[in-house]
Amino acid sequence: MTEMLNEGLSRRGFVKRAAALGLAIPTIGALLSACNDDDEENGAASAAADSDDHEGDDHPASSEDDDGPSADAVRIAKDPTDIPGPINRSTPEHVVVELETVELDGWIDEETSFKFWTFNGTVPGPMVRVREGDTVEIQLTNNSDNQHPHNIDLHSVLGPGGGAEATTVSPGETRGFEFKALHPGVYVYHCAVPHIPTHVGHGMYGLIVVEPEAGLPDVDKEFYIMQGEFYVNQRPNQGGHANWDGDAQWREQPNYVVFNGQFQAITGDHAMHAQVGDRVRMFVGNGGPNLVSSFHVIGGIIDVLHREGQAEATHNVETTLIPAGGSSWMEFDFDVPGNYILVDHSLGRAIDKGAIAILTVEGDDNPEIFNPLDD
Ligand SMILES: [Cu+2]
Repeated sequence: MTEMLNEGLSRRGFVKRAAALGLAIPTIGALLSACNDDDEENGAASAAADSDDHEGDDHPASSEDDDGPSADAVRIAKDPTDIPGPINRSTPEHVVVELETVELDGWIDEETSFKFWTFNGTVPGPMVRVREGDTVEIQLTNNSDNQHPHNIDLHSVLGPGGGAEATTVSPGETRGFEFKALHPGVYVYHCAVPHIPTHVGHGMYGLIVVEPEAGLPDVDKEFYIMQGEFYVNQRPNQGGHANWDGDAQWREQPNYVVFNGQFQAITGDHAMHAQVGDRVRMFVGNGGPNLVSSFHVIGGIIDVLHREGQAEATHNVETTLIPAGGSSWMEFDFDVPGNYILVDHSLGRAIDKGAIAILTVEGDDNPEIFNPLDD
């Protein structure tokens, strides 16, 4: 390993020249190039020296107030109900998936903007849904207004880099590749351009669901949620424009740990809804880039759990670990009305840093199952 690291350090000049020439850098080179302190996107050494001075996070010129949030900020939090429906076919197909990388100012909490890097303008990016046996064609476009190269590594791919090298695109470019979805399950996709934790840490991840040939059992509601942490230079709800803090990323001490890209994004007017008696499926991923989630639904028990996104199921689980760069796929019955709170049960992250979402279940009380005893 030491030899590999030394080799990586000696390759710094090559990596820099390759990047200047717009060449795709092999994934292992990408990993090792984390020590390239000439790279403004390096999240480690250079950031420790100057954590706020990152070109990609400059406060936009269009902002009218240097102390306020960006005037261009939009909601980037993915609607957890905005997902494709179940696959209803019995034969494999050639499926074309078009994705666009978009760098944009968005709300990291209701008062604070941040320059996110995204797939299709939301965090997480779109949930892709295919069937086992499908041939999947990925076409990745890097928006011409962007400042950075991007690519996509899908964990559902069997092949080098998960497609990252085949899709590395400069702003204005489109590249693609095909893969065969051989293994059913739920898989993370993410950007893998160096410095990878910086790209992922700006919001570049999503899930791809590969349904088994037999399909999934019918449910009443499906939701799509991804945890991720944001290494920015201020704590939640302080307002203004937050900037990337590479030193915090190096120490793995984020100020925000959230679901769907924003502090408490899926609460209030944006809470999820179901009816008493509904069977609910959640596709839950963890973009990281670094933290492992202890995912729990307060007041619920996971009836069917596909641990780590695998096709096989286990049952009756309270809290499940979701690795960084991993996922889970779970089903619940909600028979009692009320608000059910989704958390990372590393509770400081939930209570202080934003990893809270709410599912509101409406309907008649069910005292046989839950019965508060008044004085
Ligand atoms: Cu990227």
